[in-house]
Amino acid sequence: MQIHLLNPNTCQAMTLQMAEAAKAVALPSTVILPREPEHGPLSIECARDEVIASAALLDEIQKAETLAVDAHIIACFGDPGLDAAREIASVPVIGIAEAAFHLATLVSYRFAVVTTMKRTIATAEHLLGRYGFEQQCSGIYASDLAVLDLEQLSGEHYELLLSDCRRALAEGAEAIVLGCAGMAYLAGELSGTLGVPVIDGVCAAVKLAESLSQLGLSIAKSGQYGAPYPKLFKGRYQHWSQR
Ligand code: 5HY
Repeated sequence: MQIHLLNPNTCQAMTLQMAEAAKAVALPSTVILPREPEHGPLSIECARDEVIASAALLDEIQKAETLAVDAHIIACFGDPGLDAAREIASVPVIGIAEAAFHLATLVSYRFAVVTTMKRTIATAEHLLGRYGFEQQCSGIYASDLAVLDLEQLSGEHYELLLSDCRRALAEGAEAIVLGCAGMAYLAGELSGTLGVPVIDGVCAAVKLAESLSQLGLSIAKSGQYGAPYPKLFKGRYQHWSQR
C-alpha cells in the first residue's frame, strides 16, 4: 500500500524526520510518501498557523489523490483540516492525534498528553472532546518547547520533556501521548527511560492505516464525508471551482 504522510507545516527537515520514524514501523510492502506544502507556516503553534496550513494541506491531499494513495496521514498534532480532507479524499485520512489517542486507550486506563507550546493545550483539549477521550486523559502538559526546537533537541530541552512526562505519571497517567509529530523519533527512548507506553501519533497512524487496508475498510462517503457540492471559488482558490 502507499501512504501519503503529509506534514502540514513547511519544515522539510521535520518531514524527513517523521518519515524515518514511519518507515521504521511500516510493513515491508508499505510505501511511505512524505510531503509538505510549498506554502504555509514553518511550524503550527496557534490557530492562525492552523487555518493557513489547512488550506495548503487540502491542495496536497488533492495532489496525492491523483497518485492513487491508499491512505493519507495528517502529521500534525492538531489534526488540522481533518474533516475537510476526508470530504475530498476517496481513502482514509488519519490524524495523528486521533490515532495516538485510540492506541493509548488500548494500552492504558489513563494517558496524558505531553506537548510543545502551552498555547496548543487548548487544541489538544478540543480534540479530546471531539473524539470522546476526555475521560481517559489525566492531563495535558506543555514545556513551552517550540516545535522547531525538536529538530535538534538540546539536552536541556530533552530534560524538560522528560520532567513533564514524569510529572504526568506522578499525577496519574499510565501512558504518554506525544503531542507533536516532531517528537516521533523520541517515543522509543522515552518509553525505555520511563518504563511506560509512549505513543507517537505518526507511527500509530501508519499502523492504523495498514490495518484499515488489510481489513478492507475505507472511508464512508455516503454522509458527512461525502464530496463537497460543486461551487465556484474566486481569487487564489479558483482552482477549487467545480460547476
Ligand atoms: C505538530 N505543530 O505536530 C504541531 C505540534 C503542536 O508544526 N507540528 C506542528 O504543538 O501543535
